[in-house]
Amino acid sequence: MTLEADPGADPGADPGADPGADLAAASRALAAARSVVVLTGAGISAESGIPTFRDALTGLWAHFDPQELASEPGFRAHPQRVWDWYAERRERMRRADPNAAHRVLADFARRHPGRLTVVTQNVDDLHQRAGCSDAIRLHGDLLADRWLDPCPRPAACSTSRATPGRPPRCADCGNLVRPGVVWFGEMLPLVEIGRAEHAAAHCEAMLVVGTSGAVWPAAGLAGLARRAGATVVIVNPEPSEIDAEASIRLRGRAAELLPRLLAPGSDAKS
Ligand code: BJW
Repeated sequence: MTLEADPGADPGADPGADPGADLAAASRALAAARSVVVLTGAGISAESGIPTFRDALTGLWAHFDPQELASEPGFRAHPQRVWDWYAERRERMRRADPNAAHRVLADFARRHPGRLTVVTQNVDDLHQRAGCSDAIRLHGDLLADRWLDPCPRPAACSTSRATPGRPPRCADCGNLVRPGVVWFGEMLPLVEIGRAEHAAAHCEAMLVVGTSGAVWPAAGLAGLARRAGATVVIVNPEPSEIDAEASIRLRGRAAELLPRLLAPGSDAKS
């Protein structure tokens, strides 16, 4: 394991001299907190074999701009290309299983009812399949389908009866089926972002796992928690764009570090 812990709020600071001590400090902060928010990004699912969002833009997709694939204008311009990208990701997700990081979060929630709020940017269902059925999903659900344009007959028209295709379409009006995710330029679901902001503003510790912190408003939740006085711990093998919000930065992989932070036997067991 490469583990560098970096205390303090200065992202340019040298890594802590004693990563083990910072892991212990993070574990103690989580143990002491009466309310903990965990904000997850694609990195938590990397060890389940799901490429991170920006990794998913490598290989075949390397020459496409994220805005071209994950946006409504991109879908309207190239519906087959964007549908195929999502179809490939859906297949990979169906084959994936939750890893130790998803499982230890679900286990922590079971052992500490009412103390943990999981907020995820991920469109996979690995938190849910691990047992965190109430994880707040900010960016939607990769497996859900919905109509691209508002359907004039929502009671009668279901995407499940769309004419198969890439993408499927309505046999009556030609409306296209699109994935039920939040694309760039689209509003996040109001209930979910409202619940996430409330939880961030009222938690005593926030654990930020596997996100580049590049995408807003999700990235702003760490600053919201810090300004409200929470201890913010970031777990990521690489620097992120929100490192300045962290009290403690742990450089390492989620499936390795989260069990050490949260499993029974860690300081966070109490
Ligand atoms: C590991 C690891 C391991 C690897 N263990 N870690 C303020 C300022 C500037 C711009 C904006 C702003 N507010 C809003 C915007 C615009 C825009 C935005 O943020 N743009 C930025 C690019 C600058 N935001 C929006 O448009 C949002 N809507 C909105 O704001 O509505 C209001 C509005 C509307 C109209 C006009 C104006 C305002 C919507 C954002 C929707 C994001 N949707 C996506 C796609 C979902 C569907 C799909 O998956 O295809 O969500 S984008 C993509 O990024 C996806 C992710 O959820 C999201 C975050 O990515 P994440 O999770 O951080 O993944 P990566 O790949 O970036 O990082 C992975 C990390 O893991 C890395 O750091 C690795 O090191 C790490 N890692 N292995 C731990 N083993």
